[in-house]
Formats: sequence, C-alpha cells, structure tokens
Amino acid sequence: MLLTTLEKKGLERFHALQADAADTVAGRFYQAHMAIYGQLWACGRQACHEEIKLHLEFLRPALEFGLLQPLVDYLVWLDNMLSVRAIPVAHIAESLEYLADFFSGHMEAADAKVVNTALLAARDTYLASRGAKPAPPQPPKPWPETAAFEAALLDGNQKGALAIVNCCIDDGHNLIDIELHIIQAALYHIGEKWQSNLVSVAKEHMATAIAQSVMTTGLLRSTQSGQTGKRVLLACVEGNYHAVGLRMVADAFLLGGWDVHYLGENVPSLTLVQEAKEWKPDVVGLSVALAHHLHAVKETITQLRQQPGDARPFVMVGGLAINRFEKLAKTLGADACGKDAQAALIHANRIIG
Ligand code: B12
Repeated sequence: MLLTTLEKKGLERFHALQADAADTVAGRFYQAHMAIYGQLWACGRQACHEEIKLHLEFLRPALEFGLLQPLVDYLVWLDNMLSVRAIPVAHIAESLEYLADFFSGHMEAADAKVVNTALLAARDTYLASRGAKPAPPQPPKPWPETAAFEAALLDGNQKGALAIVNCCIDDGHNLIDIELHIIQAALYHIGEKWQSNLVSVAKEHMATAIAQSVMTTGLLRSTQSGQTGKRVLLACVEGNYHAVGLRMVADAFLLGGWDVHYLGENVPSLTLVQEAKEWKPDVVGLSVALAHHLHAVKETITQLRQQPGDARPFVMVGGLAINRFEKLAKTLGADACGKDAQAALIHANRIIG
C-alpha cells in the first residue's frame, strides 16, 4: 500500500515533534495503564517511552517514502516479542491512536491528516494480521556444520566455533562461503531465538562477539586474489549498529583484491562523506539493517551525489532492511543493491571494470 507522503517542511515538523510526541504519549499511556505496566517492569515508564520512540522511527518511512509495511512489520514483531514475554499487547493499537491525537493538535491540518492516515492504516493492517508470526529473514542455505557452530556460539565455546571454521578452511572451502552458510545462517537463527525469548540479550551479544573474532582468524588464514587497484568504502549508516554483515562484505572485497576502508557501525553521514571525498573510492557500500535507518541512508546518498563528475562514487546498499524492501534502493538514490557479501562483490566487479 502506497500512502501520500509529507513535503520537506512537514517532515521537518514531524522530526521536530518526535521527542515531544514520545514524552506526551508515553505519559498519557502510562497514566492510563499504570496498574498493569507498573507491576510488570520496575522501569516500565522508560520502556514504554522507548517503544513509542520506536513507533515514530518506523512511521518515518511511511511519511517520507509512502511505505506502510515497515511500521506494520514492526508492530507485528513487537506484538510477537511482547506476547512471548507475557507482556500485554492490547495497548499497542491504543498507543497509535494517542499518537494520532497528538499530531492532530500539533501539525497543520493537511500534514496531520497524512500522519494520521498512516498511523491508523498501520493499526488496522497490524490488527488484521495479529497472531501471525512474522516471517523471519532467510539466510543463505545453512550447511550441516551450522547447527554445531550455533551451539558453540551460544555455549560461549570460542575454541569450538573456531575449530569448525578451521576445519572447513582445511577442507578447501573459501571464507566467504563459510561466513554466509555457517556464520550468517547461525546468527539469523539466534535472532529468531532471541525474538522468541529462547536466547537472552547477553547470549546474543556473546555469540556476535565470538562470530566476529572467528571471522578475523578466518581472514588471516585466507589467501587474497591479486590486487585490482579498486577501492571500496564500507559503512553502516548512522543509527545502524549491525556491523557483522558489513564486515563479511568487507572480507569478500578484501579477498577479491580490492582496497577496503571499513568504517564499521553507526557512522555519521558527514564523516562518511568526508572520507569518501578524501579517499575517492570507486564504490561506497552502505549497510541498512532496520527500516528506520532508511532516512539516514537517503541523506548520505544525497550528500555523496553532490560530488562533481568523476569524483562521484558508485553507491551500493544492502542489509536486512534493503533485502526486505529491495525496490527501495532506487528511491533512496542508490545505484545498486546486493543481497549478501558474495552478490555485492560480483556486482561491483561487473560494474567497475
Ligand atoms: C547481533 C544482532 C544485534 C547486535 C549487533 C551487534 C553488531 N556488532 O553487529 C545489537 C545488540 C547491536 C543489535 C541491536 C538491535 N537489534 Co539486532 N540483531 C542481531 C542479529 C541476531 C544478528 C545480526 C547479524 O549479524 N546478522 C548476520 C549478518 C551476516 O547478516 P546481515 O546483517 O543480513 O548481512 C548480510 C546481508 O544483509 C548483506 N549486507 C549487509 N550489509 C550490507 C551492505 C552492503 C553495501 C551490501 C551490498 C550488502 C550488505 O551482506 C551480509 C553478509 O552476507 C539479528 C538477527 C538477523 N536476522 O540478522 C538481530 C536483528 C536484526 N535485530 C533486531 C532488532 C529489533 C534490534 C534492536 C531494535 C533491538 C532493541 N530493541 O534494542 C536493536 C537495534 C540497534 C540498531 N539501532 O541498529 C531484529 C530486527 C527485526 C526487524 N524488524 O527487522 C533482528 C532481525 C532480530 C529479531 N529476529 O528480532 N542487534
């Protein structure tokens, strides 16, 4: 479903109101339901506030790009995440109505109508699909070793995880295949388990840390192709803390003979654009995990596009949010997208001769 979007001024007004809207609605919501939420969480008010802030972040793609699905996906995800933790979900829809009330009182009538149409359409679509477990993102096909690798990650068994990867390298597999079919597949499954409350946040963090260190060891054991003289600059856009996938993209380019500048997670647009101006990469790759990072990627691409003629790099986007909303790559102003580390390298080699 495509919605009417806000003009620049309306978007700026919405952005300026986000913090106030979260405060006001969380306050109203918490007051109305203190009896329930106060008992559930010692920090209930804070948690409620954080959730309302996220509602607004996921509303943004609807207002900027006319895309309702990110907000609906998020509401279904939230419903599922709260339900398995025995936290009531009946008030999710109500919080959207409170937000609509807030914007009616704080924006010009035409803009408030755009915002409220999106909020209420998301509410109705979410309610209609309640109970449906959101389809998890699909990783590359897991290999037989994936289950043992995942178990090692969750047991904190770094040596075991490394032994599995070493064994695969000894058998002649290349690191990128191992990263995709074992490490990425295991992390996706751990994400599903976390969502279902079967894995704690602490274990998820531990698994990520082990995966990263194993990847570094694997990289040291891998042979690089001859240097191509081509350059790629890779970064997670501002607000995106999911860096493991981008690290895999970096490994693919490194082993493919490219010079790589890997900037990691949460890179402010200004710094990123400055680095691109100074280093003059052939390709800039931007990682976008969640729908509310779409605004940051659009901003970054707009700034990269302002560089004159030949200095303008080819821009690729990727990450979970792009895989979910592939058609968005063009709307965001990107030249291409890549579904995984291997696809990213193949595409870049084809384009940059
Ligand atoms: C580890 C993890 C985290 C860690 C990340 C640590 C780190 N250093 O990276 C931390 C704790 C920070 C985290 C935080 C959050 N997370 Co998280 N996280 C994960 C988890 C379990 C694994 C991520 C990962 O490494 N995947 C493996 C990599 C290899 O896969 P990938 O990122 O898709 O990358 C591949 C492709 O997408 C592509 N690619 C990636 N980048 C690029 C770039 C270019 C240019 C190209 C071409 C291709 C490309 O190539 C990669 C390799 O093949 C996922 C589960 C999942 N399905 O991924 C959840 C997951 C992504 N997280 C989720 C959520 C909700 C969150 C939080 C909002 C939770 C919260 N309430 O705090 C925050 C948001 C933080 C933020 N603002 O970014 C949800 C997202 C749900 C949704 N709606 O999409 C997931 C799916 C978990 C779940 N099932 O609920 N998370």
